[in-house]
Amino acid sequence: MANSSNNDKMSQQGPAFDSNCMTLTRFVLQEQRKFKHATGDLSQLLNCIQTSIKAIASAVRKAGIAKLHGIAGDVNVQGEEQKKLDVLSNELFINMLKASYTTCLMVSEENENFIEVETEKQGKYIVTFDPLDGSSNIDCLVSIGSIFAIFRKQSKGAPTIADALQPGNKIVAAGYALYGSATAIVLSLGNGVNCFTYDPSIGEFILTEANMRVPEQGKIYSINEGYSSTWEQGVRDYVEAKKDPTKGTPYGARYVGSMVADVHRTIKYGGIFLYPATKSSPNGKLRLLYECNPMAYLITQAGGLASNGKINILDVVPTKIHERQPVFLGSKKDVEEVLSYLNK
Ligand code: P6P
Repeated sequence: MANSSNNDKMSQQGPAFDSNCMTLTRFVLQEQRKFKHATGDLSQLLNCIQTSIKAIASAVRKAGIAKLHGIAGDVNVQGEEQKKLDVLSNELFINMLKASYTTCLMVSEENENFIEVETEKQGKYIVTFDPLDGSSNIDCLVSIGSIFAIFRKQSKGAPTIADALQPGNKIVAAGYALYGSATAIVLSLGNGVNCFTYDPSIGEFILTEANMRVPEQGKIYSINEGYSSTWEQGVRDYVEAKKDPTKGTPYGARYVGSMVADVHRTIKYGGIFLYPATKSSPNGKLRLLYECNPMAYLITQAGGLASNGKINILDVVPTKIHERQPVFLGSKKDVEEVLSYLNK
């Protein structure tokens, strides 16, 4: 049994806690200081996004008890049944972004048309987001996430749809929240990728991994093999090669079905995530503005590659706000290899 002096010492010290921890809020303000012309708008915008994510995390964690699971009785523009958490997450993003007074236009996976912010609340940023990605996994408690990308308004005067249709190479900042075994935000402001893990004891996201780097080559391929009969030949040949011991050590197969979970694993462990064209989705399933582009930006910032099978996906100029694109992203060598099969 600890002697009395130890007990006295412990009671005086209180819980172990880093009194100088790097919170997401502190990190964003610190990054702002590196740009002498920064107005603080981006910091304010990111803090409002952070608030949305904290509220969504709370709702996701208690959905089963709060009866938030199940169908909200509506159908979104993708023809998918909207679950209550989808609706709540979308409202949180829209309301917190408007309340930041830094945005003028938004594109959400849940809204058919772009959302224009009231004139009196307008700022210089455009945000594209998927408020709750992977919603088909909500009821079985598999990891889901939120994805966002931030652009600067290019047009003069009132915002136009052209401001929403910028290529991914114009992204100012992008990130995702992962509601998994922990809640984390992975973010890039154009100077590398950093991971912040939520500490519910203080209600803050704490820097847990600085300067994340995608391994140059991995040992995992991630694709929904249920569609293999409808893939183009190059994809079929590539996936078969990853399983063929005569062509090298076979890769492991991992597929969650939530893009945020599959991409986060790819950044951490390396390998490749593929969502190619299929018969039912001739341009792939994933949406360019708020799934492919933010994830491609993060992968690229972490030293990986992202392609639509023909060009760097960040160079694709969108024509529609819900445009879909095939996507191949992950470790540099793995993406280069799949492209060699696609362009044979
Ligand atoms: P499939 C989730 O519905 C999602 O939009 C992405 O998060 C995920 O990567 C993909 O669709 C999964 O699609 O066709 O494999 O179920």
